[in-house]
Amino acid sequence: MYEAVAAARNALDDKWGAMNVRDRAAALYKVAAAIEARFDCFVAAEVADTGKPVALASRVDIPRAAANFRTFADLIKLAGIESFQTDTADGRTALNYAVRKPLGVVGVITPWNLPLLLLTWKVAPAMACGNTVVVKPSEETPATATLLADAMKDAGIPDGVYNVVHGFGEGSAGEFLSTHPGVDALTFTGESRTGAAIMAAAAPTVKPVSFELGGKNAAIVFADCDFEETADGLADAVFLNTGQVCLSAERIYVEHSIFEKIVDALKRRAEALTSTLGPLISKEHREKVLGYYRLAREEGACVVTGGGVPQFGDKRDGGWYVEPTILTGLAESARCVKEEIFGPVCHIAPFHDEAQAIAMANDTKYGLAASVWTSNLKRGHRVAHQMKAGITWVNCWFLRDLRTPFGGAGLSGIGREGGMHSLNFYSELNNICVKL
Ligand code: NAD
Ligand code: 6OH
Repeated sequence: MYEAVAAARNALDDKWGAMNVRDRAAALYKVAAAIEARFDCFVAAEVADTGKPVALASRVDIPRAAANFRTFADLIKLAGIESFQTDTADGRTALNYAVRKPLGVVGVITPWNLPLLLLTWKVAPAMACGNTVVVKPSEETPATATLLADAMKDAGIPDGVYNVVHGFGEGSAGEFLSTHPGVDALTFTGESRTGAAIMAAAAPTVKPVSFELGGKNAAIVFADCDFEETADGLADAVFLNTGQVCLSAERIYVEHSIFEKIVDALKRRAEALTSTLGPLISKEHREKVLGYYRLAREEGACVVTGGGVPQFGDKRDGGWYVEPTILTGLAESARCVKEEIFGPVCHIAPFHDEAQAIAMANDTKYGLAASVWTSNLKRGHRVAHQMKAGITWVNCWFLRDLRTPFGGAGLSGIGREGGMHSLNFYSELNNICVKL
């Protein structure tokens, strides 16, 4: 750890921090190209670590890693600076302008669900702003962060700009990075509880933090939705990556007149997915998800489909699979409706009017994402404006534009990343005031 932070500090003082924006952006485009040149290796490594389907890693995880570098290379080239001509009450005039400097050495701590996607979502803007980084990927998924170091070398990134430290969280690499006095800022994606521990660890050295944390996201479905598009969209929102996406919908509120129809459509999709969904990340995580499946029954849920472990009759029976699961009938106060499960499971409840749907959706300590499904766009906008969520999708889910603000309210995070929000977090803005 000490060597990694020292290497990052040297690279900052030496080459990277002083490099002009054109050259830095050019280097980041090369990193994107180097990821693509090793595309199959990255896919294989992500699949080996997570068990996710090759098709998913090829469509989502690895392309987004390259896109993250291109986006922030584009943005840093185009980013302007704030300037103001100032006229004071006593007749003086001045020009104020801000300059963008790196924060320094940035510690990056990331989870296992979308390992390279989430790591590069932070590394790319941090490097674009001239910082050097020490990354601590999840102990469950170390491979692609290491491969990225090879891609950095291929791209000619100077030694010490990108450093990888492997290890666990508490009492290990994650904690050492969070408390290290040579780390100037921390950016973290993971569970809300871990965010709280990192914030406490960072407090004595007053490090800026950016946190993307958990969610218990709601989808609101109105009777006038495009039915097939909505059912397909919801199936993605609940089951993509075996439900291990912070943005996944675990609570679905459906206008009562189409409640049965939606439950049935989602049940059919869940059952069709049983043989194609990947496993969960680990034995421990499967125990957690199966614990919630049991708890749901104890809390009085009706298990519409799933609720257990699938039997394939082949080698997959040794993996950490669970059945895609649909629950109904729980009270809104049930733990399965309140707590993030992070598996292929949702609870579906009926609502009678818009105000009730909004109130139920917002009754959560989290506030990451929401989705609204309706063909009445006026209502779509109106409801979206009232969601307690960093992002609300209307008639879609996980449709990303990397320039937009991304982050969560409440327990779901601190700050926003994406576009200029990332560039501003990863920069120290210095204002200069010149009397004219
Ligand atoms: P986690 O919080 O257990 O671990 C994330 C990372 O933090 C790992 O690298 C881990 O080693 C490290 N860590 C753990 N304890 C630490 C400590 N005390 N100090 C420093 N580092 C520590 O999360 P996870 O289980 O890997 O991922 C799943 C969680 O991440 C879910 O809650 C999910 O919602 C959340 N998540 C959020 C987003 C988002 O953008 N909001 C994205 C992906 C995942
Ligand atoms: C959480 O699992 C997914 C987070 C997604 C992003 O951070 C992103 O930029 O798309």
